[in-house]
Amino acid sequence: MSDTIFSSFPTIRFEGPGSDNPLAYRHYDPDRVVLGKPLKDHLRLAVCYWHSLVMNGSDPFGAPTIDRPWMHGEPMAAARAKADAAFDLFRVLGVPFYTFHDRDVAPEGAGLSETLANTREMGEYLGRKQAETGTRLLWGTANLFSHPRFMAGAASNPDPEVFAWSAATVKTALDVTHALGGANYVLWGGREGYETLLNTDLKREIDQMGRFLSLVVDYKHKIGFQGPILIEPKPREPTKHQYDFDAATVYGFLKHFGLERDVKLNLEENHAILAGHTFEHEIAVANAFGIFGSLDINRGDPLLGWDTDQFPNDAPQLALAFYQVLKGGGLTTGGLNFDAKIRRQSIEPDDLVHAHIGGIDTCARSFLTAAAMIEDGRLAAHVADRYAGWDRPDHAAAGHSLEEIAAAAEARAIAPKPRSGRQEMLENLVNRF
Ligand code: XLS
Ligand code: NI
Ligand code: NI
Repeated sequence: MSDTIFSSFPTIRFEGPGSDNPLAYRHYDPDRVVLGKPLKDHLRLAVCYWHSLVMNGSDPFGAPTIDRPWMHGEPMAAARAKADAAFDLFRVLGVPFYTFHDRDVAPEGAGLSETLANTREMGEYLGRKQAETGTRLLWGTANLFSHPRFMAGAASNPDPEVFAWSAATVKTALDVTHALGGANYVLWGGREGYETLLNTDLKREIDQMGRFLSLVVDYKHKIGFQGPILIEPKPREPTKHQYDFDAATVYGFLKHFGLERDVKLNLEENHAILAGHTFEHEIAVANAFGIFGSLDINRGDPLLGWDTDQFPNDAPQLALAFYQVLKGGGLTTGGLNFDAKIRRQSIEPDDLVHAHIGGIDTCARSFLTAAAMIEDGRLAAHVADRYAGWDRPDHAAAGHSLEEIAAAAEARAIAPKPRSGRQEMLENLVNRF
C-alpha cells in the first residue's frame, strides 16, 4: 500500500487518564474486562466512511473546504486510494469496524449496470483490505437519496422505475455487505417522506415502502444473510415529514407489514433529539418492543434545529443512553458507529484523528459509568420497588375483566396513597458515578 495522509500517525494507544499525549486514549482501554468481557467487544466501535472520507465541508452557503487526494482523478482509481486511506485511518484509531454507503466506496457509473459493477468491484477491493488488516464491516447500506433520481423518494417514489432502480441498488449493496461478512444491513429512508400532501398519496407511499422492505427481507433469507436488517428512524431533514419518524413510529410500520421479527433499529442520537426525544428514550422504546439493533453515535447542537452530526463529548448524557443499552442486554450484532463529522473549518487530517479520539474516549467513559450503575444495582432496585405492588399475585388489578376489577376496588374502598417519585434523589445517585 502506498503512503496515505494518515501514514505518519502512530496507532493510538491507551495511556490512562493521567496522560498528556493528545494522540492517546485516556479511557478507551480495549482489553479492560467490564461486566465479563473486554471493552472493545462491548462497544464495537466503527468509523463511518461518508463523514470521514467523503464529506468535503461544503454547506448550503459555501464551497468545499476539505480537500483530500482521493477527491480528484479517475473515479475508480480515486475510490481505491480512498479505501487505502480509510483502512489506514482504521489502523491509526485501532477500531474493529467500519460502515459505508455504496456510493461512498464506489462511484456512480454511466448507467445502472456500470454503477452496480463499480459497487461489486470495490466490494472485492474492500474484502482484500479487510483480509489484510482484520478490520470488519459493522454494516453496509445504499445511498438512495443523493442523486436527483431519488428527489421524490426511493421506494416511495411516484415512479415505479425509481422503485426498481432502488431495488437493484439495494440488492447489490446487500450482496456486497453479505460477501464482506457485514454484521447488519441498514436502510435509512433519506427521501422517504414528503413536503406537501398537495402532491402526495401518503397511503400509497407507505404501502410501497412496506412492499420494498418485505422484498429486502425475503432476499436476505434467500441469500442466507444472518444479520438483521436495520431501519434508521429520523423525523425530518431532508424531507419535512419523514415516514420513519422515530422508534415507536417504525415499530407501528413494521407491525402493520408483519416485519417486526426480521427488522430492527439503528438509532441515532441526533435523530432522537430532532424527534423531540432523548437518545435513552429511543433505546428504551426499541428494547420494549424487542427491536433494538445498533447505534449511530453523534450529538446535535442544542441551539441548532438540524442534524449537525457532531462527535459526542457529553459523557454524563451518553451514560444514560448506555445504561438503557446494558439493561436491554447490550450490543449484540450492533455497534457504535461514528455517524459524526468534523466541522467545516477542521480541514487537516489530524482534526479527524482528534475527533475520533475524543468520541471514542467519551464512549468508553460513558460506558464505564453505565456499567458501574448496573453493577451497583441501586437504580434498578428503586425502579423494581416502585412497581413492587404488581408482583403480588393478588394485587388490586388482578381481576380478569373490567367489572371484576371494578367490583373488587369498590369492595376494598382503599384510597391509593401517592408516593414520591424520588427524581432528585435518583439524579444525585447517578451523579455519584
Ligand atoms: C443521515 C443518516 C445517515 C445514515 C446512513 O442523517 O444518519 O447518515 O446513518 O444512511
Ligand atoms: Ni445515521
Ligand atoms: Ni444523522
